[in-house]
Amino acid sequence: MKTLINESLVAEQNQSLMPALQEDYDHLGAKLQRSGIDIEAVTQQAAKFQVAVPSWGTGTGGTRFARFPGIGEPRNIFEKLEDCSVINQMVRCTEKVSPHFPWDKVSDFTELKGFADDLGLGFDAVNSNTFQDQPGQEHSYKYGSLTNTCPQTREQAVAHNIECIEWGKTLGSTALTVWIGDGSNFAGQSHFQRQLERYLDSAKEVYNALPDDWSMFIEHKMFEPAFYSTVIQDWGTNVLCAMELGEKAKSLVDLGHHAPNVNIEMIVSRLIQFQKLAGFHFNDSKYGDDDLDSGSLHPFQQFLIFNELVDAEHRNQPGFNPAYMLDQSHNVTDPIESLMNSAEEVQRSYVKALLVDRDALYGFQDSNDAIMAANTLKAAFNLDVAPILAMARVRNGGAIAPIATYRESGYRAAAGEKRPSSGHSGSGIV
Ligand code: PSV
Ligand code: MN
Ligand code: MN
Repeated sequence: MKTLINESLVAEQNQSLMPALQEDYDHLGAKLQRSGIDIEAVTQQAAKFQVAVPSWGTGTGGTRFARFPGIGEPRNIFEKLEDCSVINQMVRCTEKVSPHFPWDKVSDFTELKGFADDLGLGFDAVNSNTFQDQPGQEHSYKYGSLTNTCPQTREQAVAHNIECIEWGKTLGSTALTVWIGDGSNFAGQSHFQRQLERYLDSAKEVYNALPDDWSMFIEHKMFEPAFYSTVIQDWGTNVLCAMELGEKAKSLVDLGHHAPNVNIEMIVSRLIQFQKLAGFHFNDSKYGDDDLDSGSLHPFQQFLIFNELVDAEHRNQPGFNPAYMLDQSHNVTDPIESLMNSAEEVQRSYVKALLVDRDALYGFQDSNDAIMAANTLKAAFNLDVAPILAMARVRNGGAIAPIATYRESGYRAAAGEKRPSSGHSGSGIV
């Protein structure tokens, strides 16, 4: 496997950090032992954890107001994969990339697959894009895509989703994520029921093109780009559509796509219960679909979501196999650093959730001991599991201190030399 950061640099950095890590790890191990937890078992589970990186996250994101290009931004999907491989080399929990078409322009998918293989990367869900017009496109999505009142426009959107499935097959992907921006900006602009009927008709055509072992991930979002109504606006409409389409259709939860203060972990529980949880787009937000780094603002919420996920794992919940992906892109950091941090934050929530004393929690729930139930969760959340995460990384060949090692490598400056400033390489207003 080809690595883009010198392995001896990683080894050198790890060597100097190892004595302190070992001391912290042993200390945490002894502490966990007092609660009957074997730290080694937890580290092994942490080492198996994976979250996919969005190809579009490696470029500097923008808002509708401005975009400030970064140094050495990837100019194409090959360079995006290079950056993803650096992320994975440092954190070793991001082996898969979720591509977005046609942002990722590809002429030869077999070549792309080979390129990814060489870097030790695979592909997660493929994303279609019918929320923007592309140059030369025959029918505009200005008034919607899969739900457009014009049948030819709907057909065009269906055909794009089907071509994404075809491309994904070559890449070894097994899921299509469909997010549409369709909606309306004025009361009365669209007939709610007819619009959703058109969605279902179109989505059925896409669904019917799925190979047997594929899933269709439906992604809801409350608003934006439509500001009065959105067709797939919440998990309710999402799951109704997934139920209508069939077993292969499931609901994807993007953390930034809900009304403020919505209890997302409870939505997750409901979707798990009815075997309709597709997976996640992890990110964080303060106001809306901010696409900020995962766990940067609401780590407790992220932990509570993982508490539901680990609980489902613990109970061997049938049909439980969620896909974990990041979905973030913004303006102010080096995207490689942000994505490494986010991957670690998501993994941190997972590990903390593993440390919840589940039997005690069930007992407190059954005896209505609210304070002890809450304290049981907090006890796990308040643990500093950084030594477990670092140890899991080292054992997988990653860096104890991903950002420090990455900075030391000079990768970004070298990319700046190789990749003179590009125009627009990723997401725009979404
Ligand atoms: C829409 O806001 C979304 O969350 C969808 O997942 C898109 O594919 C992605 O953002 C694009 O940035
Ligand atoms: Mn998303
Ligand atoms: Mn979003």
